[in-house]
Amino acid sequence: MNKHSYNREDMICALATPMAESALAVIRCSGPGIIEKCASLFKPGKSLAEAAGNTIVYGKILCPETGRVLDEVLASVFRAPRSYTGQDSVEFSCHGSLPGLQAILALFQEQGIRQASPGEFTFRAFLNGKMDLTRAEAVQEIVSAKSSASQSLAMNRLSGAIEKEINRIKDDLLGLIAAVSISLDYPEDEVDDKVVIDSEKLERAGDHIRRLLATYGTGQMYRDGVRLVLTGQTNAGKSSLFNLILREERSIVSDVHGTTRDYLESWISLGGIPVRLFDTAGLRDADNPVEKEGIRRAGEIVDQAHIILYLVDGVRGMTVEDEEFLDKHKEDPFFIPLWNKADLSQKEAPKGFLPLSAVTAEGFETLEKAVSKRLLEGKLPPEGAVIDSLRQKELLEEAADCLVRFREGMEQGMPMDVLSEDLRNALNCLGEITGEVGTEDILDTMFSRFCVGK
Ligand SMILES: Nc1nc2c(ncn2[C@@H]2O[C@H](COP(=O)(O)OP(=O)(O)OP(=O)(O)O)[C@@H](O)[C@H]2O)c(=O)[nH]1
Ligand SMILES: [Mg+2]
Repeated sequence: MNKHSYNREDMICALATPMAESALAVIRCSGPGIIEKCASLFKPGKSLAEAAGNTIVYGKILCPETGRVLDEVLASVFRAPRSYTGQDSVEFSCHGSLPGLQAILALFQEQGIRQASPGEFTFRAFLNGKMDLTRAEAVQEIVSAKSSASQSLAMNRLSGAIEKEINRIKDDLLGLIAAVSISLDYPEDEVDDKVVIDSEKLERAGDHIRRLLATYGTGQMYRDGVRLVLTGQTNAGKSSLFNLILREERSIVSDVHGTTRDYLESWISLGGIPVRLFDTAGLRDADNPVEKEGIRRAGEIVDQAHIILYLVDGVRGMTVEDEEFLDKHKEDPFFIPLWNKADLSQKEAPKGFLPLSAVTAEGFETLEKAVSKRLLEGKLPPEGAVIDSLRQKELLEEAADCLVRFREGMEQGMPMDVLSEDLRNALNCLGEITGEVGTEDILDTMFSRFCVGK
């Protein structure tokens, strides 16, 4: 977000739906005085100006100078503080006509309603205390969720799952800080020389932080998707399987060895988990520099894979290269070797291989089940809060380190005034997660990732 948008007292507007031809489109406006301003561009203006909060007014948007009607709309009126941003707001449901929307937005800007920056509505909601930072982050995650399960995890965060968990940890830390402060406030001879630290609280705070941290891997998986990569020698049938999984002819299939050069990528959902599926160049000793580069890239994709499906051409049988690849990856729990072309092959699938035909789809259901099972093994979203933001993870790690330092210092008999710093730093980290403690830089980078209109 641009620095200028830290001004939260001016009037802003944005198209909250895609700039595309559609049945309806929503233009969102917010800021002090926005209802009166919109009423001056609306007929019947008085009805809009006097509308109660949470009501809808039917009317027309018109240019006050020329009287030209730009659209027939429904205006939803929200009065501060009972609105998304906490400010007076109006949301216009317009016809989804591109020229119409452009004309309305141009009129609003002429009339002093500034085009909002990405995330600015949510930014104002945060500044006005409508939500903490973890909920604000969840807003964008909901918008960009790739599967139903990712969306419901983000909904969980939006309803404050992380904030609640963090507040519980903060309570424990505050209790500990209070105990330490008492010892600092009184001269040594008035209190016992040993500060009594509630070790149960300290333990519990550390446990909760570690538990939240442990959800990061799962959270990431639901946010970024699982990288499922098809690899194998040329002509093994990777592109055929890619198309079968997508149920569309996306990748070129041919009996020429080395057909696929650039890798292809597509999103699918398996058991609610978003999956990024990759088709890659077949592995072989290639002379052609373009093919060579394709194979190098395939190697990179394989290195970043969460699940590898390795296809062997069952008609051709195992090659030395296949053996080498299998040897390298066989211990990997997310490695699934496939014996493809089972419809033609006379040879039995070797032990550990799933027989498959990418042409007749024989064995495909078993493969889908095997992949889903591996995806879900130990990766089911835990009840409650799941973090998926690197920012949150790093702050939690820092808080966990502070608590470890505090405990070690205590064991070494370090003075309490030094030790209490660790507790305060841990508390600060948690405060940064929810946004009570923060810098403009964090806000700047965080909200700039949002869509305009959010
Ligand atoms: N009968 C039969 N033919 C298959 C099967 N899978 C693939 N083929 C054929 O094998 C040939 C190669 O298939 P592709 O899917 O292009 O193989 P690939 O692994 O993507 O090959 P490269 O892109 O060259 O690495 C094509 O003629 C496919 O029709 C299968 O399960 N059964
Ligand atoms: Mg191919």
